[in-house]
Parts: sequence; structure tokens; C-alpha cells
Amino acid sequence: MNKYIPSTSKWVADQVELYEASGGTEGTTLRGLPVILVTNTGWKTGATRKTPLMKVTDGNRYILIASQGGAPKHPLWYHNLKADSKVEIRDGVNVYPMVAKEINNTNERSRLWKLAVEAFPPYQEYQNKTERTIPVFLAE
Ligand code: F42
Repeated sequence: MNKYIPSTSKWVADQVELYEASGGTEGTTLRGLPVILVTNTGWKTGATRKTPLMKVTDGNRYILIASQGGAPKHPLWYHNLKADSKVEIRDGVNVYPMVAKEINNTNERSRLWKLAVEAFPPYQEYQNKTERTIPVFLAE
């Protein structure tokens, strides 16, 4: 695997470290709700990147929401996943190799978005405060 470069955001890097060092038994929540870890490749650096996201599922698939708290721009990991869809998803103690595709079909996107807001209601506030349409990925 390529060199791992931690997030420049300290609270994010700290959560990744705790999550992985504990084998997926600690650091697995945000605001009391479950978090997954997505390992992906940086499209410019080729480095290994690790991104904690809220856990949202559709059966045995994972829904990834590029909300970044409703910021005006997509998070950088959005571009990484568009360039290379291969990811590894850690959900607690379980790790799965998966492929993450952005869902642009309107009906399918709104179905998945609804599941996301049910799992983590703040996603709707994030969408309300930004002009961009928050991207939705499905990993399977
Ligand atoms: N973010 C979400 O968007 N959705 C969530 O559901 C979510 C949940 C969540 C739960 C816990 C937690 O700790 C964090 C959570 N976050 C969530 C925040 C998420 O983990 C990311 O930190 C956030 O979305 C911002 O993503 P980012 O990729 O912009 O990360 C920044 C802070 C970062 O780490 N940047 C690095 C840097 O050096 O600036 C990496 C940059 C990178 O990927 N570089 C690419 C490369 O090639 O290596 C090039 C990218 C380019 O286009 O330039």
C-alpha cells in the first residue's frame, strides 16, 4: 500500500488513529451515531487517505455523503473517489474492499439521500445551507 498521509484536520486524523489502533472498537461514533472509515487513494499524490464518514447503509452497501458540514465546495475525497473508485471500508471490526460510485440518477439519489438523512439528520441542514447539491456515493 502507498504511504498513508493523515488528514490535515486534527480531530479527523485523531479519530482515524483511535478507530484503527483499537481495531474498530473505539472512536467509532460522532454525536453518538456510528462512523465508518473509508480508505482511498489521493488522485494527485497517490497517497493512501483515510476519511471517517457517518455510517449509512442500504442493505449490505454503504452510502457515502460528501457533505463536509455544508461547506461551499466538495471535500477533496470526492475528487479522489471520482478518480479511483476502489475503497476499503472499515465498519467497526469489519473491513471490506468495495467500489464507490457517485449516484446521479435522480430517483436513486433521492432514495439514498432519504436513508442518509434518517441515519444522520444534520445532513439535511448541511444541504439547506449550501448551493451545491451534496454528492451521494454508493459503495458495494
Ligand atoms: N465528512 C463528510 O463529508 N461526510 C460525513 O458523513 C462525515 C462524517 C465524519 C465523521 C467523523 C469525522 O471525524 C469526520 C467526518 N467527516 C465527514 C469529515 C471527513 O472525514 C473529511 O475530513 C471532510 O469531508 C473533508 O474532506 P477532505 O478530503 O477535504 O479532507 C481534508 C481535511 C483533508 O484531509 N485534506 C488533506 C489535505 O492535505 O488537505 C487531504 C487532501 C487530499 O485528499 N489530497 C488529494 C491527494 O492526491 O492526496 C488531492 C485532492 C485534490 O483534489 O487536490
